[in-house]
Amino acid sequence: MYILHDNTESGNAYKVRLLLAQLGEPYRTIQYDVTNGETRTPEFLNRINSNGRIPVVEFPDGRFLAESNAILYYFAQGSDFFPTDRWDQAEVMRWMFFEQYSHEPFVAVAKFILTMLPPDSPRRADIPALHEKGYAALQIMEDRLQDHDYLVGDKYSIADIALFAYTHVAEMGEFDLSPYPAIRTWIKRITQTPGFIPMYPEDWKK
Ligand SMILES: N[C@@H](CCC(=O)N[C@@H](CS)C(=O)NCC(=O)O)C(=O)O
Repeated sequence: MYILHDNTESGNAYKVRLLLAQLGEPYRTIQYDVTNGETRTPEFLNRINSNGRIPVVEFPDGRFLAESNAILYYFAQGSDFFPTDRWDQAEVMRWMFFEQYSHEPFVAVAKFILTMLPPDSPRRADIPALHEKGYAALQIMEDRLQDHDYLVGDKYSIADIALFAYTHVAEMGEFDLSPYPAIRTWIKRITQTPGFIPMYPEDWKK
């Protein structure tokens, strides 16, 4: 069975949990506290991920795959969650690279600072700049979703999973999603896809 090196607060790890659930792929998890260096131990760095971060999938043959979007790509190939058309495949990659460079570093980091660090953390000073850049990314998504149901083609794909993870909890980073009606409709649409699982099962209201 696959082992997901995981943290329940991590949107990057949730991407993997969501795809594996929707694929019906069984796995078990090992949890890490990402606020106290549990992914930075010599054992973790030497054996699991030299970059000191989760998510990482451990394969039954003993190999390890890190980076959430690489993991999504690995599992989605040949499934309904990855297009067959070459152009659409490249578009999926385009949105996943966008997520990692223009969205996650701002939307996810604001959530991390506001929900996982102490209220007197000096990193709170970063919030206005994170909001400015995060809102720019949200506007790019809003523009696409105003006249499309999904990010690529007309089908739900790992591009949607990659961007759903932190967008749907952006309010935890004090982003206001009310000016983004197309994003809010897209979030609702994704929660209705077959096999959907919430990031926070305990808060989930259908
Ligand atoms: N680009 C990586 C980012 C992974 C990442 O930032 N993981 C965080 C949790 S969301 C982590 O493990 N932080 C612990 C640390 O940096 O020590 C991905 O998409 O998987």
